[in-house]
Amino acid sequence: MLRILVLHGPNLNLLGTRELGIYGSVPLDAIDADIVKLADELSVEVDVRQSNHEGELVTWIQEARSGYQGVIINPAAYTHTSVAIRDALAAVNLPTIEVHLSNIHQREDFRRQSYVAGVTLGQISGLGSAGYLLALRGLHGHLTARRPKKEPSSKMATSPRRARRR
Ligand code: CA2
Repeated sequence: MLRILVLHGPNLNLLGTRELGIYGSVPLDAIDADIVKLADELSVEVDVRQSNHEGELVTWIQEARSGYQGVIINPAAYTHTSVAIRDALAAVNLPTIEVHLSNIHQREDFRRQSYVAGVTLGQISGLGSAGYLLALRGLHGHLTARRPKKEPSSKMATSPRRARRR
């Protein structure tokens, strides 16, 4: 069975209590329940965690190397600051989808930069809590897609290409 680690970064435990206009009114435990429900439907095992601590998130990402096939992460404010989280994601090299509840590209300039975007499969931003469910479907599709096997290096087998003359 596929196992996916879902991580929520700092302050996301406050969802549904403040900043309702930006982040919506759905509390984190309700988002998590929806993630688990969809995971059941897809026959995927999810492990959903939240931390306010950068180092803890880094440790969890590192640990995902054994036993998990993919990661979904909303690094929250660490999106815009954390080289450590980026490096951990790059080190484990698991397919990862970055999720943001709000559209980080339509807010303050400092939110437009994501340190993790360069090492992820993709980013979902601005679709509210549905973003996590889309990420789960997308990652599941990615992990279960049949891909053609790589052919052995064909460079030697083909005849050299000549530049065409006009
Ligand atoms: O839109 C997102 O999901 C963010 O990752 C949320 C982060 C923010 O720093 C990112 O730029 C975008 C903030 C999460 C804080 O969540 C709160 C929820 C309720 C009340 C206060 C903060």
